[in-house]
Amino acid sequence: MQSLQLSVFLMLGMFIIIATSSPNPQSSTEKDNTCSMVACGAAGANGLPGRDGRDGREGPKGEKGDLGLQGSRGLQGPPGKAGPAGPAGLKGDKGSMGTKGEKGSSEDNGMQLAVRLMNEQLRTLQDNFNKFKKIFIFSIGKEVGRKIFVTNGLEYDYETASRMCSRAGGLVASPKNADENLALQEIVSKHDKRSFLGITDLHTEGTFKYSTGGTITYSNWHSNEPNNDKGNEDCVELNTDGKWNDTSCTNKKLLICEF
Ligand code: MAN
Ligand code: CA
Repeated sequence: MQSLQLSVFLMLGMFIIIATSSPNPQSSTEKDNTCSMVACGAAGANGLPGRDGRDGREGPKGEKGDLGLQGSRGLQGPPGKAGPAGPAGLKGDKGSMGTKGEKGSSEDNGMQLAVRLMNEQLRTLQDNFNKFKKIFIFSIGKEVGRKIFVTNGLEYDYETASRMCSRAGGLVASPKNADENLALQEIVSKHDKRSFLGITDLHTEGTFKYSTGGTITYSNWHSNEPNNDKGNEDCVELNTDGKWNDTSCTNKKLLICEF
């Protein structure tokens, strides 16, 4: 009997220790019940564990955390705007020859044929012209440089001679150098007739000028000429020896024009 009381006493003591030291926040009603059980009756068996307590209120905001680790590299962005033009580079080497082009159209072939025909006609025309020129110069003219002297073999006074040459698109022959003078000499020698030159001092006595104006730059006067014999010699004749003499413009001389 004493051991039973001792056991009960020990159990009661342990229950009290457990009940007062338990972290389980039981309600005051349950404590009261337990106390009343202790106070009012024999100790029962241990009850089941109580339910979980409710979540408490949200706590205050924590302190700002430390800087995190560097993130991984991002994706490549879109291309930027084009930059300003750079300075001109050095000229490159000549490229290699291209491949042969395609065969031309029938239109091209027609054009090539027309050009070839025209070239052939032009060559024929030039050949005929050169032949005609040789015959022309052999019979009535002389070619010196870019100038051609031509006679019709007839004689006229100076005024008529000047008009005839002008109408034909030329001028009365005026030698500007020894070569031209020699060519004219050959014509007058051939026809054995003195010719007029396109040179006079009609404007100013003693000053011989070309019919186109301008004082002469070349002359081949005979000795003691020009002498203005009888005060009536304003034109110039070319003798068969190639020498010049001033003579009357109303005389009739071989017509030689230059073109
Ligand atoms: C001589 C010279 C010339 C003159 C002629 C005129 O030959 O006096 O100067 O022009 O006569 O006929
Ligand atoms: Ca004279």
